[in-house]
Order: sequence, then C-alpha cells, then structure tokens
Amino acid sequence: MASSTQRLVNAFFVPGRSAALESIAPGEAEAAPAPAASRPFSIFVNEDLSEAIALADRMAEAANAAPAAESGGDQPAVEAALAVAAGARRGQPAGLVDHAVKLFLTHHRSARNLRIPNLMSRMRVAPSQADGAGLEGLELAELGGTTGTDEDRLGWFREDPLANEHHEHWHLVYVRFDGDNFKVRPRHGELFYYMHEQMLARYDAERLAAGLPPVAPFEDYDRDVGAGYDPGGLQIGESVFAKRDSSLTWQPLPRRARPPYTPAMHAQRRDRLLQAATTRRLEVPNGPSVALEGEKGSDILGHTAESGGKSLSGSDADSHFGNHHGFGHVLTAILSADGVGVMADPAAAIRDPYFWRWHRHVDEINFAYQQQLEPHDFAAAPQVGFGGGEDAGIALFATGELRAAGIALGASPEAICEAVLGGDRFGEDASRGTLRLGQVNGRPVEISLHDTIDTELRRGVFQLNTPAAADEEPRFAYPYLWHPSYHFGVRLRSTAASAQQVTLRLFLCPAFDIDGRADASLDDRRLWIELDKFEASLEAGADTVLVRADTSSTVVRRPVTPLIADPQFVRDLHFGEADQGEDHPNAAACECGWPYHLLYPRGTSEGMRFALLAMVTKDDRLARQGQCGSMSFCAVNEEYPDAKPMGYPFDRPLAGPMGQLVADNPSLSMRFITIRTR
Ligand SMILES: [Cu+2]
Repeated sequence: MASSTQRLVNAFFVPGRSAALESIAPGEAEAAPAPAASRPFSIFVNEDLSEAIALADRMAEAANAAPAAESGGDQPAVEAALAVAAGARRGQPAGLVDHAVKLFLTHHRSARNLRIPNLMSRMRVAPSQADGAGLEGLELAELGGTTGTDEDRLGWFREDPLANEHHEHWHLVYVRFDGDNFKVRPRHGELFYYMHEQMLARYDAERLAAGLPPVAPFEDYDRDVGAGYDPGGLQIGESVFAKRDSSLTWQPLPRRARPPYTPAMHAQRRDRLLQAATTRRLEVPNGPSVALEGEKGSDILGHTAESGGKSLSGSDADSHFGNHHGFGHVLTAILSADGVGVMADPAAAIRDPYFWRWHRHVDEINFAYQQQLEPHDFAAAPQVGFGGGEDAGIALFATGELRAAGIALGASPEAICEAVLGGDRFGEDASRGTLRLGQVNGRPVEISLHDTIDTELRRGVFQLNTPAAADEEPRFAYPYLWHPSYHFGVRLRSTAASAQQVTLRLFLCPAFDIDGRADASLDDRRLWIELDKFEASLEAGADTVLVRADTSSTVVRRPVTPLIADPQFVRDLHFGEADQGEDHPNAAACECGWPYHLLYPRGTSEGMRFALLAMVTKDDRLARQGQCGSMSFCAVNEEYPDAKPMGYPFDRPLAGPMGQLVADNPSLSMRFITIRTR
C-alpha cells in the first residue's frame, strides 16, 4: 500500500486533478484558471526552467520550515511543499508547476521515500482500435504516435513508456542550473553527451535491424525537419501535445519582450560551437577562454551546448554560444499549428524521430572535439588474459536454466559457472553446446552454453508492478520488447605477481553496417553500446571465473521492474543477482536508468550478429552498486562513480582497427553472438 503522502503526490499528477488539489490547498484549485489557456512551458527554455527551479526552491523552504511530525515522518514537510505548488498554479502553466514538483520529489530529502508516479499513470493516449479480447478492464494503449513513414518501424522503441521515463528522469536528476536546494552535479556536461550518445548507439542498432539507415543529423537549419509526428492525442499531466506535419522548416521563435530568435541566429551559435570543438578552444570574445583537454573538455563543451549554469558564455539565448541544444528542441516543438509538440518535454520528446536527428547533430560537436584527442593506449591495463577458445573467455547462460540446475544440485550460480568454466575446463571452448553437471534422482542435470540472445516483441499487459503500490498501479496493454534473463560468465587469468582490483567492462556492437559489410561497424566507436561494468578482485597468478546477472547491469534502472505478464521472469529475477551495498534513500533516483527490457537490441528474425567485447581496466574508483538506479547514467553519489572518461575507451578515436586492438591487447577480448527476435 502506498503511504498517504504518496497518495497525495499521485493525486497531484492525475489529469483533471482539481479535487485532489482542493484537499492540498483549499480554495486554490477553484481560483486557478484553466491551465490549457496559459502559455506553454518547456524546460529547454532557460527562463522557464529557472522559474520551475525557483518554485521548487520555495517548496523546499516550506518543507524545511514545516514542524516535524510527531511520528518523526516527513508528511508535514511534503504537505507544506505541495501546498506551495498548488497555490502557485494561479496563472502559471501546468507544466511549470508539475516540473517544480518533480524537481522537489527528486532532490529534497523529505521526499526521499516518495516517488514520482510512473509515467503511464500520468499520461493518457488515444483509445486503441486494437482488439482487446482478454484484456477487459485494462486501459488499452496503441503506440501513442505515428509518423506515417518507414520511421514507424521503430515506433515500439521510441514510444516505450519506460524509455521515455528514463529520459525524463535523467533530466530531473541532472538539472543544469543550481538552485538553493539543487546543485549541478560533477561531470554533468560530460554525462549530458554520454547518456544521449548511448541512446543514439542503441537507436542506430535498432535502425540497422529494421533495415533503416543510421540516424541522419539535423544540421542544415534551412532544410525541413523531415518526417512529421502525430502524438495520437498524448496527454501528460495537463499538457496535451500537438501534431507536427511533415516537411516544415524552422520559423523565428517569438519571445516575450525580445525580438524573435531566428534560425540564422541559431546557425551562428552552431558554427561557434563547432569552431570551438575543432580548434579545442572555447572562447567568448572579450570574455573567458579555455583550452579543451580530455574528458574535461567534453564537460565544459556539454555545459555550454546544453546552456546550463556553467556555460562559458552564460545561459542567455542571445549570448555567444546561446542555448544551442535547448532551442533545437523548441524551434521544432513550435512547428505545430494548434499547440506545442512533444519536443518541448523530456517525458515525451524521444517519441519524435526528429529528437534523434537533433541529438545526433548535438553529438556531432562533441564527436568532432573527441576526434582531436589522442587514442587511449592500453599499456597500463591490468596484467590479465582471458581463458577460452571461440568464446574468448565470455560464456552466456540463460538464467532460467542456471536457476533450474542450481535448485536441482543445491548450488549457487557461482558454483555452477566455476564447474563449467573453471579448473580443468578453464581453456576449453564454452561458446556453445550442452554440458552434463550431474544426476539427480536418475535424471541428468544439464546446462547449455548459449551463443544467441532471444528477444520478442509482445503485445500484452505491461504493468509497472512497484512494490510500494502494486494494487494501485494502472495496467496498460502496450507493445513492448522482451527478453529472458541471462548470466555472463567471464574467465580471467591473472598474470600479475600480486593481487589486483580490476574493472570488467562489457560492450555490444552490431557486427555489420547498413551495407552489410562485415566488421566495418566495429571500427565505428559511436556504435558500441555499454552493457555493464563491475569490479573484481584477482589473486596473483590465479584463474578466476566471474559471474554476473544481467539484472545487475549498471546501465539499467534497478531494481528491475517486473512485468506481471512474465511469471518465469519474476522467478528468475533475483536469482544470483550480485547486489551489495545499501539501497539509496532517494526513491526518485531509483527510477532512473535504461529499461531492463530494452537492455539488448531487438535483433532480427533470422538472427543478427553482434560483437560482445570484454575489457579489463584498473584504478577506476568504481562505486559499489546499491540496489537502486543506474550507476552509469544516474550516479546518485556526489562524485561520478567511475574515474575513467565516460564511454571509455570509445570516447576517443581508436588506435587501430578493433580486431587488431583485441589481438594486441590481452586485456581485451571479443566474441560474436546472435540476437534473434520472434
Ligand atoms: Cu535529453
């Protein structure tokens, strides 16, 4: 059961919420004008975001000043904050107040046990035309939006509610301005690029599988923005998103008390950023000037391109570097005849194919900068090698099989993997085949070594089954990608004379490009998808078998959200999951991370070849992972929990073809797997 405070929070976000507000702040709900009539709001406009932060700060002050509850709970503080928000609705855009409440819930300590209600319960979509047989009593949601073009082949990916929620949460956790209660986090600018780069790498892998070319950057501001987007009546909170027709070009952006902002002004800022990237110097005339070095260069470039509080030219749109990233969202969001498009809102923007084109362009600037840097050399890598034959020391297990064998033999996943991969078998090929582990009650206990990951696009019940309020969550029928759970077993042989603490990093990359050229994609560093990273202790000169559940991945939102449609998955979910550490006290931060069900790309029905790369590094000061959130994308600590540049080693040009690097460096190992979809 949700707490009464959580219910109050939930009520705040329900579309048509006047009655709920009446209980929070009597008199205010009635006095508020119809929000639909008020001006639009977008966090990509700095003045708008600043107003939302100021309101969130006023909420925080009210919470800080509230008397402590007799029980010691936070309810009076949260109620005081919500009353401020409810009162602020008079004359304010609904989106602004919603955003302030989300910021407050994400960052204020009194809200650490509360969560923003999941996106599906905050949104409405057009009623489905689909056959709802067997799904009575559910809200049926079609894919929210359409483009009417080939881009619809990836509708399932762009419309995925948890992918959208990931993007929304990231922008809440990583606020680009300081408030009194919210601070810009270390390495924010670098992560702004890296998190979006990883979304793009995944998008391009899905495009390849769907037979679509890699996403084309939107870089010529005089050209039309391409395929239109109809959000299908999508409403989030009280914002209803408008449709954009195809083949429209940017128009001057009207502003309050200022001349319109023109596409030509935006092109000027693009050129200045590109100039900075290629000359490795960010410079404001008669102002500050910094040489760009290493990943710190990406950090300041990212701050400046995203136009946050640490932008070198300040965050004003008319300043030297202006608001390049944000206004790319806004200039397209306003191309709708009757309202504002999804590009205005991080909770919905990734639904629009244009989002990906814009972000590829934003990323071109960082990419151009990174291309100037020296490649990493791996001379300082830990002294290790990988065991194995064709499997290159990386074995793939189906968690369900591992679990069944574990129950039959009374053994842990570690013990089973050690038996399969360690000892005398250390050098044996574990790429495929079936091994007999023993016999129980006259029946053989076997385990398969996999070279294929299976995925499936399902239509069915997609319910966010959060422990706090399972009985109160709405249930939706929605198309979604699914895969069974897998475990990775990695064989490492230490060649060092003393014990070492190392990091194992796993990556995935399509093994061919759109022209079908085998292995050409492996040399494109932007196509590599981060799968996981974790620490391990290696004894001097010893062989070690590492075991890792994919539900522990540092890129995914954790704890992994179970979907009730898959009881097998729920059973497998926590089998042998290597969790340590304390849960982070902030529930909102737990909701940040890439959705587990999208961890692997969809692949193709005939099977799509991917390279699986393992890399061993050291001196990373990797944080211990708790139960919650995503360490790679939504670091909850003050310091980002990995000392390496984000995306390492793919944050710089590669020193040679990938195949050669793997052959030359024992700390790298690569095998090929297939991803096949039903
Ligand atoms: Cu974003």
